[in-house]
Amino acid sequence: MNLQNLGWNQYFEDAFEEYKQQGFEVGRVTLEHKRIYRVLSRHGELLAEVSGKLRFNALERQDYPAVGDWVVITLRPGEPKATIHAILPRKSKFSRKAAGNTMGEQIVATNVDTIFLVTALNADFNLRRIERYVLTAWESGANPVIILSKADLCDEIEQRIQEVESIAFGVPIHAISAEQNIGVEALATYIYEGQTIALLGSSGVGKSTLTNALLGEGKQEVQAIREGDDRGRHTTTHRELIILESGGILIDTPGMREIQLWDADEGFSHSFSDIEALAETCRFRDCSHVKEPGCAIQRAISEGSLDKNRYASYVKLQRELAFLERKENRQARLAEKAKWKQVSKSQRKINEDLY
Ligand SMILES: Nc1nc2c(ncn2[C@@H]2O[C@H](COP(=O)(O)OP(=O)(O)OP(=O)(O)O)[C@@H](O)[C@H]2O)c(=O)[nH]1
Ligand SMILES: [Mg+2]
Ligand SMILES: [Zn+2]
Repeated sequence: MNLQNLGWNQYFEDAFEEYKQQGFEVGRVTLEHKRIYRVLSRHGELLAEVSGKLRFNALERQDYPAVGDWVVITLRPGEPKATIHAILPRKSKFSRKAAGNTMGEQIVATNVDTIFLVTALNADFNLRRIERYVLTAWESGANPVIILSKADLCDEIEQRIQEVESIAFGVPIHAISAEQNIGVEALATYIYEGQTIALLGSSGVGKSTLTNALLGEGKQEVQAIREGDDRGRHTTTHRELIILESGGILIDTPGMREIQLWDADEGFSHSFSDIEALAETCRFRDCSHVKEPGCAIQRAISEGSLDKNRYASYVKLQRELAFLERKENRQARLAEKAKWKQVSKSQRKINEDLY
């Protein structure tokens, strides 16, 4: 197993240096199930668990390995098993708020170079959702590419592409049909040795079908969507990193039920930069864009140069972000507190045992 084929590069080499000198090995997480990890290394495939020390120091989800991570390991003698001691710094991280109302972060994939945001050209097509996906993708540190799948089902492909262009300026857009193998070869520009590509999108849009088309075999299970509303059946149940023989690394993921922004700032301004530029031309610096005189936002909306719904989703996102930020700070404080409680408890235990 060649590490370069798995996406290894100078960035990770530098981060690994200190561990290397101490005799550690390195591998990449390809699958996770209940805190058991499948890791690919130069010794082949290994099953791994985190060390007690890593677990003890872990404060939250992101302190544990995720699919795509490069991890520092030691091999257990005589069996294809390993212990994970550390996670090398992530080049990118695509995460979202876990479904439901908890604040748990869910890491979808790490160390991804390109994100294929897959939307089907059927009833699933939704511009607002694409816009949100693009924001989250920018923020993750990876480059988004919009894939409009099931092009064979659509008569207005050109029009759809134009609509997407209007909300995702500068993001490459590809209409494809994985089933009829149309447009798939054009994706080769993103997929080559050492590049990691994650496929994201709602259930049933054809992520696994595309994975199989790129892989040249029916590895990933595929299932028909529901008739009537075109909803998928959540066929893929876990994220998995797959090495392509032709070079390139794919991460197929389960369809997302909902996508919520995690922590936007940078990605946020990327796609709404026109609105922010406009807001800077309001007469008052602290304009709330409601009914102040000389408000550029209100003028643009009434003139029709700014779509009212788009501005509404900008406001909604801003609110969501402010809310998340407040909640996140609180969560971090609580986690820190719990940690110290645990530390002093075990310290007390040690003292008791000693005396
Ligand atoms: N017409 C048409 N159908 C397609 C195409 N690609 C996928 N499908 C069909 O769409 C259905 C769902 O495809 P999957 O690949 O399982 O979708 P998925 O995105 O992996 O779904 P989850 O694993 O549930 O997230 C299957 O019946 C596929 O055959 C396409 O290009 N054209
Ligand atoms: Mg799937
Ligand atoms: Zn204003």
